[in-house]
Amino acid sequence: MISEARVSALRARMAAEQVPALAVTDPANVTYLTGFDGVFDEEPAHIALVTERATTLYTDNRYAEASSAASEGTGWEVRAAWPDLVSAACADLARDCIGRLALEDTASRRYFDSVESAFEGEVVAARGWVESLRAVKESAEVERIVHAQALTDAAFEHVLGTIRPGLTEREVALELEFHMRRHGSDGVAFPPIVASGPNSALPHARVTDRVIGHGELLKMDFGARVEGYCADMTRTVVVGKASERQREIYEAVRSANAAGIGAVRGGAKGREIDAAARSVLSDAGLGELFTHGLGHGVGLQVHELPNAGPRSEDVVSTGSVITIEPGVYVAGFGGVRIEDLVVVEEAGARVLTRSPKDLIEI
Ligand SMILES: [Mn+2]
Repeated sequence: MISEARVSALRARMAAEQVPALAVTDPANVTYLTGFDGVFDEEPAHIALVTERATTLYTDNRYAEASSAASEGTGWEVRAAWPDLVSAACADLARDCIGRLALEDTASRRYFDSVESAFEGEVVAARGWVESLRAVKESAEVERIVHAQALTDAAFEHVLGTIRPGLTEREVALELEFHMRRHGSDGVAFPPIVASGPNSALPHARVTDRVIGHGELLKMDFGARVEGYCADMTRTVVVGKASERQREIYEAVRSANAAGIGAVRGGAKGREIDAAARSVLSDAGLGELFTHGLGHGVGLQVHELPNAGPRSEDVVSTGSVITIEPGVYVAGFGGVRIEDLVVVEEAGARVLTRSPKDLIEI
């Protein structure tokens, strides 16, 4: 049922683009379009081929049994076509006299070349056709994200009771991950970021064996995953008593987070939401230190559409799930980021993140 609605929406796009066949190869897009739960992983080992009349999944032997079971009662036909999925799909297209094929532009150049040589017709690139459908969530998708965020909040509450000077970043990251997975997270949405002291000034710091010191900022960015769907949150705490400068930066970022959330409404542009938060930091003299976009969509992938960065013309629609994550990063000193996950509603944001935002001193 779910897959049928998604396929119909995609066919409307194909008709508008005058493309009679689309080869979907991105694994998250294949998952979304087929609606098969728990079958696919990150490996690009499938072609979900959509034509005006048929939906066929070409897959390899490793996924054939699970795909066939998942396809029961759906409109999808599963064909195990290892080792040459491309030839099998192109032969079927030739049989149906289809002379124009769109291939997702996220496929590699090498893959594109292999399709071009196997297909007797014109191959064109499709950009973001499935991704733009994924940007607006169905209620069942939102429920999974809500569940993933609840596991993420619970891990934060748990880890607060364990953090103390002398632990390493790695130990805190493991504690977060262990708690989420023990309580039902399928792996993690992404490797947790735990960055202490000067490391917290790196927006996407890698976890290290650095020992956390007294009086340092500690930034934690992490998320659980439930039935394929991600959560994403960041909190920054002070391990000890906050200095005046730490508190000043923290409160500015917190105000920017509130302004960003306040600017969310169905139909707003990504750059407008970004601007609302960015102007708070600019007014505080910290605008130059906010060196990334305010937010991004979250779903089957932790970074997806719509984008809420300073140049984003994306329309943030009712039903999208996005992050609001302003940050200020001072090289050598440290950084603060506060990230919430929100559902976009017509009149505003519904915040899914439950963890407190008052400055926590441990
Ligand atoms: Mn994020």
